[in-house]
Amino acid sequence: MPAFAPVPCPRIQTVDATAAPFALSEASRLVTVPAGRATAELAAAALAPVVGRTLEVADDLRPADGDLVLEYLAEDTPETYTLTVEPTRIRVLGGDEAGLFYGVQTLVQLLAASPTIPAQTIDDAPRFAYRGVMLDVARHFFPVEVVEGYIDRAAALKFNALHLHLTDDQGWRIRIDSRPELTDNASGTSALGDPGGFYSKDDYARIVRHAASRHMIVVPEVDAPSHTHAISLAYPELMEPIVLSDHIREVVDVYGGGIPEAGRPYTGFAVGFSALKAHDDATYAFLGDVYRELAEMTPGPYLHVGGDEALGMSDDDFAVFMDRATALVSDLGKTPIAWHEAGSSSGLSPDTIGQYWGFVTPTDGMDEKTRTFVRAGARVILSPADAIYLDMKLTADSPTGLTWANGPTSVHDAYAWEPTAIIDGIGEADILGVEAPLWTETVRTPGDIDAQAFPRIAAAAEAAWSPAAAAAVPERTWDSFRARVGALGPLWRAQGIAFAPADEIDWA
Ligand code: TNX
Repeated sequence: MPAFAPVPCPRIQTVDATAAPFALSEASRLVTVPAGRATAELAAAALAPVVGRTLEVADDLRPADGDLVLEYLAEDTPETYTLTVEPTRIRVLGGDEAGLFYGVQTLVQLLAASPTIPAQTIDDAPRFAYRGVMLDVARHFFPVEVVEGYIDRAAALKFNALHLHLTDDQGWRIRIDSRPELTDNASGTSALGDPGGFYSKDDYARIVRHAASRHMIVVPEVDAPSHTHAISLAYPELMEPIVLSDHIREVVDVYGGGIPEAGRPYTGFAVGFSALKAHDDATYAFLGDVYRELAEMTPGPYLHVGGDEALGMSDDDFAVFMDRATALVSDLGKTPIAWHEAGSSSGLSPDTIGQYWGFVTPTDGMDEKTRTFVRAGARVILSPADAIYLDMKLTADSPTGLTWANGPTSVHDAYAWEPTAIIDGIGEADILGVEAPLWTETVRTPGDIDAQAFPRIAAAAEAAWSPAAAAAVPERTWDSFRARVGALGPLWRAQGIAFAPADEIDWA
């Protein structure tokens, strides 16, 4: 008997195989304490397509043979769980309610692979506190239901943060009551000339609630000072004029989709051409209004200020801008997150988290900029673009996706990297977590989201959740991962996930 079935993914921390297997029966129920009912209902819904019926949920904790028992502690052991498979029942004991939720995700994967599970004890805990996915709803807008679906998919892989890239050159996607012109004037289109859209405050509250019910926070991003052409359609006076420098012309050539023009919506893929005025107080009055309303909509601790690819701005102007933007966010009681370029300034609000999007082997001094955040006493989020940028093509003939980050990016590329090995001087304790971004220049439909994200999103999940490879954790290997991901095929199909059937994986 193998130590455990070739699931789950992300890989669990430890396994201890014993005794005879448990077998799910016609009579099996989900038994829980009243406070566990919401999690048990989610488990019943997740299991229904794989076991062919909706298991009864009983909240009396008097288990019979064959039952699945769900409990959690009120102790301070966040996100951990123990899953015990006995011959007559399975118990999932969460260290807290989120831990129970994660234990249930493991249970669903085990039962989806087989109704018979070897007796064993699984003790599991996350490696990193922040386990993120990012969805770019600015390049292409996606309605609330699609975002909720992405939350469900990510939470099932034990991600706990949804970063929403809400604004970019191509559109402004969130209602700001004090600045209504943003959505009135700049939300109508998407990249490729597709239709746009925006979230009302009620829509956004629905996303935040749905995420919370799956133990995820929402991290809103308003990208600035560049990636701001949409703002120019509402407040042209806040913007520097577009200057098509050689560098920006080169970027337009590489990314494609056309030349940006003042006063007209942008539907191409170029970056870096737009810039807010760094030395005008009106810029910060504007950002103050936007951040305040976003902070009011955000129960989570983070607010992302962007800061990437300000190609048309001097280093000094960029630093002035990032220093003031991060200070505004901190003053609102939120922790700023910024893309690593902001680390070129030494005057950021010192609590600012840096998000690294360079390669697994850093280039162009991106590692040095990322170390700035750690030197200031804050931590970093790792999103290595040549590994876990989910918008990179999986294969050269993928119908969607980009290639600039050493693409195509295979599942193996997405898997074969170690967070502590990327940036010299940034070790385990400096890393808040791992995030897999999905930029959507070419991603137009929910099916495109699935095909770009799956299966590589599982590699990011494993980097975020599972312990580093070591002699003591032999399953943290490519061969084990491919087997465990392949075993998720039936579950993903049952859940209607239109994953790309990568030929590196033997799909069950
Ligand atoms: C770079 S990396 C960007 C985005 C693009 C993406 C496409 C970073 C922070 N910015 O603006 O959408 O590449 O892969």
